[in-house]
Amino acid sequence: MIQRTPSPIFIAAAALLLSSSGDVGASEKISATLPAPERTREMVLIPGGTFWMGSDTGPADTRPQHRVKVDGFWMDQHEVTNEQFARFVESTGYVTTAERTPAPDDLPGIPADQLVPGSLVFTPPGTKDASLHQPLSWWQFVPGANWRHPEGPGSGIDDRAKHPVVHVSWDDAAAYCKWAGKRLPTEAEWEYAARGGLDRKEYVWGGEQEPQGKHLANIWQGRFPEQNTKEDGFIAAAPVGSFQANGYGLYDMAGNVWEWCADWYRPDYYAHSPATDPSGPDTSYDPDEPGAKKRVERGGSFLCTDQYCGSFRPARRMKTSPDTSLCHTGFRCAISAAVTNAGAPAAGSVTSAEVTASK
Ligand SMILES: [Ca+2]
Repeated sequence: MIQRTPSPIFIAAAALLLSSSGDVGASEKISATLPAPERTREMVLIPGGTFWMGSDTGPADTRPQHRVKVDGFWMDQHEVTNEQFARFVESTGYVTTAERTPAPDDLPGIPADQLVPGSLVFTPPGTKDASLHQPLSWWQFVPGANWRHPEGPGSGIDDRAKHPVVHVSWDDAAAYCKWAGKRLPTEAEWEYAARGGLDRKEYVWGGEQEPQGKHLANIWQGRFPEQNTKEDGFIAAAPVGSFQANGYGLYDMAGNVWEWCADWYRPDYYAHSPATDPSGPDTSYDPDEPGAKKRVERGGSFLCTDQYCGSFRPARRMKTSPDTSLCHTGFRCAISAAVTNAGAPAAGSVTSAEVTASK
């Protein structure tokens, strides 16, 4: 149902979706306790190389298509799962953004008694006439929604150990990566890895969306946002690895959940980005929301459909403020091959370290 008179909760959702924050505040120290030998477990070593990044036929922010060289790096085979994230939380006591009570400055204009922990949950608007130009009609701020309770109080993850963790902000993802002795992939690394060695293909598996009628990613079938026919087998997030891997052996580089990248977002970055190992602009700019600082997300999600969002293509880009969490957003980690070659975080060499997760 489209709300004509915004409720405080609706305003909170809008504020989170349109958040301009991202400034760091208090800092929280956590200990890196993932044993070093485990760091490259379930990771793939992606050989360095050169590829065509972006698309000359896609949205403006994917242009121009340009040559980029990346050094070799390790990439998680799959999105970080609930059981992996639970281990991080158990080891560190980390509290995610969605589990914290927002500060008044985070959500200006929201009454103090409405500043409650929660996150954004996809909620079909309940009408066939929903406008695709009103995303707030299907995004609802749900108090109590977080990675442990993806749909809010009463929901849980006991049967979702192998599902990607969701409702994690960029800050949460970065904190996990530090604990694990890893980092978020750069946007260039992410796209290079997603293409799996294919050259300028529309999809991570080739040039056809559904070769032989087969669904190769968890996206949306049906009339968005009201009718999900789940022809690919999944109405929401799927267990990681439910679809075939790409050419590098990476799963779910298209669809399932959005994945945070390290970079700040600017739509014009490709016009002047470095040709070797670009790591994003120094500043963020989103013409849709000037003043907001946003990080890049890639890969699309179970909510993506060509009717609204064709972002399951490897060239497509998305931007979100780093303190926002949603039910269709997760991440995976990377490690520079040069770092493991040098032996610094290689097997057995590091058992603990202290990292700072900025919040
Ligand atoms: Ca699906």
